[in-house]
Amino acid sequence: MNSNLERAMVSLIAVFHKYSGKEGDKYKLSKGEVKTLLQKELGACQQAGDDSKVADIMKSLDLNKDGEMDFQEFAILVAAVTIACNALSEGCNKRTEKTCTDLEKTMMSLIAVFYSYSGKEGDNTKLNKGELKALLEKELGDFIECTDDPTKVQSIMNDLDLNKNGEVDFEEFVLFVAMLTMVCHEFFKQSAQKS
Ligand SMILES: [Ca+2]
Ligand SMILES: [Ca+2]
Ligand SMILES: [Ca+2]
Repeated sequence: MNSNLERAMVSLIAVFHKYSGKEGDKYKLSKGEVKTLLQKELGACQQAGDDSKVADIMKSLDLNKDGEMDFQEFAILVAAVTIACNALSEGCNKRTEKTCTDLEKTMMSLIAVFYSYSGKEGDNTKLNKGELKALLEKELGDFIECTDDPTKVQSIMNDLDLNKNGEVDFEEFVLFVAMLTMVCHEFFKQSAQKS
């Protein structure tokens, strides 16, 4: 866990557990826990104090309709908020690092990781195949092996390139990170349950 991207994924899991363990199922966020998380972590971005707003967020994100938010659902929320923040990035960047919450810092670091690779060649808001390969090697070396194999990079590209324009844009990247973080979280849960 040494790259910026890996640290961001670990910190996403830590933020979730900081709130999910307060009441009831410790691997799920109840409505009250969701509210606290939104207030403490995203207070500046959203009007999270508003109960009806929290209820709306719960309703749209509680995909399996069990009245709680599990890590998968949380990862999708973070992906959506990060994509929105990236779209209006001036708003987020105005605040200094110091005043940012852990979750905001994580989202900013996801945005920074993406642009540090996407800006190398061609369109600076998209990863071409070479840029994607560099990102996979440097940021996710512990997860994805044999990036020397060009067919492997191509098949990852095919999976990520949802709109089939031959490049990976920020939305596609964030969904990928959300998926990877879900997989990491499952490992974490299983090893926590064993011990
Ligand atoms: Ca749920
Ligand atoms: Ca590029
Ligand atoms: Ca694409």
